[in-house]
Amino acid sequence: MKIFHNPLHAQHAGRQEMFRGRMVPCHEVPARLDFVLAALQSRPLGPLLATAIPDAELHAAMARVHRAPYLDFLARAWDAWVAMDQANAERDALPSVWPLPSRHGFRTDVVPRNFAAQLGLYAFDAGTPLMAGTWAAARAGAGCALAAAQDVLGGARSAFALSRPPGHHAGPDYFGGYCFLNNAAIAAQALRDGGHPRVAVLDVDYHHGNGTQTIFYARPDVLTVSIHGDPATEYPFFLGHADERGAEAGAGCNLNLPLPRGTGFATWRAALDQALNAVARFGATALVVPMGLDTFAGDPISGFQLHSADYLAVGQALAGAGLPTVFTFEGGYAVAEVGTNAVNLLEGFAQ
Ligand code: Q9C
Ligand code: ZN
Repeated sequence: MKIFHNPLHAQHAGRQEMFRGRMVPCHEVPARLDFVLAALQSRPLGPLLATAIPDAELHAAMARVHRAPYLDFLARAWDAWVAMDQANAERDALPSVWPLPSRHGFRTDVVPRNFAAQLGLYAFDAGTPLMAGTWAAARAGAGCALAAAQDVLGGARSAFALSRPPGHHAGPDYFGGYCFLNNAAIAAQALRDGGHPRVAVLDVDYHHGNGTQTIFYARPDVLTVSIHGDPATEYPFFLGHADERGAEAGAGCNLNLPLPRGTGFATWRAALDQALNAVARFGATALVVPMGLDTFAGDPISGFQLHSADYLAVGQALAGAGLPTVFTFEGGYAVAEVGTNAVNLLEGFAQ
C-alpha cells in the first residue's frame, strides 16, 4: 500500500492544552508521526510518497465537507491572532469564550469582529491550540487524504494517509479534539465523487468521531460507524450515544458502539464484528478507516485495554470486509508504541 505522508506536519506543534483548569503539555505531538515513520522503515508496507495536488483541487475537496466561512477563518486565523496583540506571536491561540450553540438564544449567525470570540465560535474545546503553521500542516494533511482516496479510485486495494494534526473531531465548521480538517470525511467524499455509490467510514479511534458523524448525519450515501469510549464519561462527551442513528434521508446510516472505559480486546473485537456487519448490510463499495491507536492499554488519555498484538487481528478483520480502503491517522498518544501499533494494524490488513 502506498503511504502518503505529510512533510509539513511538524509545523503544527502545540505547546499546551487546557485540561481541567490548568495548562498541560500537548499530547498530540510531532514525534507521534516520526515513530510511525520509524516503524515503517523497519517494516515497509509500500512506497512513502509526498503529494502534489494543485491548490484549487485541494480547496474544492475540503469545501465538499467544510463550510466556506470556516475554511476562510482557518486560513486567516494566525494573522488575526497576532494582529490582536503582537505578543501573541509567542503564544498559541486558544479560545476562552463560547456561544453554547443552539442553546439559550446565543447568536451564532453573526460572526463577532473580536478574534478571540471568533475562536470560540469555531472551536468546541480549549485543548486544540492553533499556531503559525497549523493551516499549512492541516491543509497538506487533507492533501494526503485526497491523494490516498485518488489512489484507491485508481484501483489500489488500500492507501494510508499518514498525517497530523488528526481530523475526525473536525466538523463542517468547527475544530477541536486536536483536529482542524476532517481528513477521513474528505477521503470519503472524494470516493463518492469519484464514483463509489456507497461509502462507509469505520472509526476505530478511542474517541467518538463526532465531526465525521455530523458531516454525514443526514446523508444516505455515507454510513458512519464509530466504536469508542462511552460519551457519558469520555471525550467528546456531547455526541456518540447509541441512539444517534442518522437524520432525514440519512436515518439508519449512523451507528455508534459506545463501550465502557476499561473495555478489553474480546469485547472490543465483538463490537468490530457488529460494525463490519453494518458495513456489509449497507452495501458499501469503499471503506475509510479513521485509525486511532489510542485504544492501546498504555495510552495516557484513554481507557481501553488493547495490546500491540491485537492490532494485527484488527487489521485482519478490517481486510475481511473485502473493500478498497483508505486509512487516516487519528489519535494514539503512547508515543513510543504508536508506530508499532499502527504498522501492526496495517500489516494485519495487508497480509
Ligand atoms: N488532557 C483524538 O484522539 N481531551 N483526539 C483529552 C486530556 C481531548 C483526542 C484531555 C482528546 C482529543 C484525535
Ligand atoms: Zn482519539
